[in-house]
Amino acid sequence: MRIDRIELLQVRLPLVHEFETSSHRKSYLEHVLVRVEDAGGAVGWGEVASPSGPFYAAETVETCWTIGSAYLAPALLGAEWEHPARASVAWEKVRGNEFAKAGFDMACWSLWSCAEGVPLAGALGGERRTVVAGVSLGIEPGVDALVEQVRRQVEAGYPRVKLKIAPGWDVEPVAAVRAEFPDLALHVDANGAYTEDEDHLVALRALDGAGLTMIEQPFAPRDLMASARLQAVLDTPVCLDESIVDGHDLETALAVGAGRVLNIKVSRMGGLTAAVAAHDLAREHGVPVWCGGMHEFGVGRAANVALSSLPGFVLPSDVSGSDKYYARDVVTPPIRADHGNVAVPWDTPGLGHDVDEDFVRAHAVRTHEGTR
Ligand code: OSB
Ligand code: MG
Repeated sequence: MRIDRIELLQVRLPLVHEFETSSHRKSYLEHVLVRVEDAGGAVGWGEVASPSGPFYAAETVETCWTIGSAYLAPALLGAEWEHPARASVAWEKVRGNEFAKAGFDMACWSLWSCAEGVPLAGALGGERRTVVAGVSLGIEPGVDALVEQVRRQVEAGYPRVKLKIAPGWDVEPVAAVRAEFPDLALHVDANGAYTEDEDHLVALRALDGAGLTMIEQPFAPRDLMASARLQAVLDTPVCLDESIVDGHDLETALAVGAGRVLNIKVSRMGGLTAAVAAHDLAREHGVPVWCGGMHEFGVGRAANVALSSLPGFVLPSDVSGSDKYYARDVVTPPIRADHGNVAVPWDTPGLGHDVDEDFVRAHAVRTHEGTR
């Protein structure tokens, strides 16, 4: 295949509920959609789901825009490839910038699976007809508000809830939720906020008794040794997210025992090709995986659903319905969860959802076009 035209569209969607991060309040998110077209006019879509600021990873919407328009699009335009797993060869000399790369990689998978008339899930090696979704809840103003949020999600039928924690907001909120929901599959995500200071370790060790499915990313992304030291004294599995950007990170993490569960994010790993490879390696080592989210719009969310249909994704993925975040999605039909189950669209080629181009263009705050 060969791509002759690439369009980047930075699309702004309002959020249903404002959320607060450590630095600011967000009432909308902007992701860059990648539209690729081959010589015959066949179209594929990908999504760059980078946060606006460099706080989860080093990338931002701005860096993704620059790298995408100045390096990735020119590299992909005119490159010949037989299979989407080989498309990334076009940009292999570009280091890092995984979120930006993921959007281009996804667009190639979407284009190719459409052209072949196969569902994306099948193209990736998926098997499951439905995917189990969990929800991720942010840090709330207080314990009562958090318990209320959990109750809403449990009532909507989600079988697993993940709570964001930070030093000072951990043992107490987790105990309160556990007391109200003794049987709920519950886990926590620290986004690397802890260190090996004694008071932090005391809190992490106290969480070991809360019946959590996992403690996600306790330490800084590159501190695999701290993670290994913690895993050695906990019964609760440590899950790695930010730490694992490529297959080499995963090999190292497995070798030093830095965790027992892997969160695979298509964005963090630079695309579906890399995500499938991480799944395969984890599976060889008997490590259960699940698919994490980055508040994706429908394009990235559809890719996450397809990926989660692979056999090693044995834990609920962060693929809740789009309606948890956005009033209207960029795809039709929108991605919906029914009691925590999301149907994998096996009967439709490609992503299995149509991109609503009029809606996307109406919400684009900037566009870029590249041609051969
Ligand atoms: O660590 O999983 C995370 C969102 C932004 C940055 C980091 C994370 C998240 C999520 C999103 O938890 C979950 C979702 O998309 O449903
Ligand atoms: Mg995480």
